[in-house]
Amino acid sequence: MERRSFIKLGGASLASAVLGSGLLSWVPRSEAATISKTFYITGGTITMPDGVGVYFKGFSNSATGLNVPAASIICQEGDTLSITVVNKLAVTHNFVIGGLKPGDPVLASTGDIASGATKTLTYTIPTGKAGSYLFYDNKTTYNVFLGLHGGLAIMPAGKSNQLYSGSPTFVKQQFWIFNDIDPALNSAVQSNAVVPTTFTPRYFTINGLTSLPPGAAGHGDPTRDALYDTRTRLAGFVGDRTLVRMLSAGMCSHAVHAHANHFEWLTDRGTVRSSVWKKDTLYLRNKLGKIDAIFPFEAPPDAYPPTTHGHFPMHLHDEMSQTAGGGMYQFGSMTEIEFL
Ligand SMILES: [Cu+2]
Repeated sequence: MERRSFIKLGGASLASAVLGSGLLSWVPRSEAATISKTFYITGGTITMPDGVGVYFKGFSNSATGLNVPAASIICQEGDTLSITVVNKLAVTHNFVIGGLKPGDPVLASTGDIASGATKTLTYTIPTGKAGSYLFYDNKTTYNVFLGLHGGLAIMPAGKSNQLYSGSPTFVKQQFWIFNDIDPALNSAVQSNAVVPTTFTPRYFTINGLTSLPPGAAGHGDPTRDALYDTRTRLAGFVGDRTLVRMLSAGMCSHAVHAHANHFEWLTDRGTVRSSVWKKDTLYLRNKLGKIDAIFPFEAPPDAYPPTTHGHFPMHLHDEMSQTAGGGMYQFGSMTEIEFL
């Protein structure tokens, strides 16, 4: 299929949740700062792309809202994070910042936050911790994919355009946070029932949204359609090299496939790769997997006739993730790449 027609078929999705801001914006400082943020642990129902309401929990911006994922945080080495978490729900939760590499202890934790309680985590980021992190709730194994997660970007001190000191450089940066949703599990949590030991995902999201194909309710709405969500879609002129910090909150591994350009693959699970491979498909592992890669925004090398403009898809090459509700094709985890 010709690429433009492919993307036009693609699409669509869910969510009434409040979205965070757009691209991560960053200006380095010569002095450390304190980054303060308050999250409210809340719950609520989000309408999925097939119209089904599913219960989620989130680290939200207000006591009455619901943000899935949480608003992202960006800071630099040497900064102090001061994160206050207010638990508005009836059960105990927590807030942890994951380690850089698998097996690392978490960087910081609030410890238990009882129902109705508030805790503040204070953490000064040491040198050497630059990278991409998921913050989440690890009080249970499933709270993370119930929606209690968000992205933390730690920049190398004094750098505006490197992932780690000496990395290939970029012009822009953003998160892609992937999640897989089994509504039966979410429903069991909501009703205090026994949580199933099986996991059958029926929705696959990127930054909390799915694509919505033309004709679907919400198609083209940037608050509902991952193809148009400015936090999610890649948009740039030739040369606008974009770092994508990919985090997996879910139970499924994914094959992240970009059209138009190959990614420059910088890290896998927090480990800097010994050489930068150019790949069109990247393996994002489940259960807190992560990858950092740069989409180089080079003129698409295999486009004919030659072009520096156009629309291309980023989708996942594991088929189930391109569906919702057990079969609705192109209501899954997908976004757009636009050469402006
Ligand atoms: Cu593809």
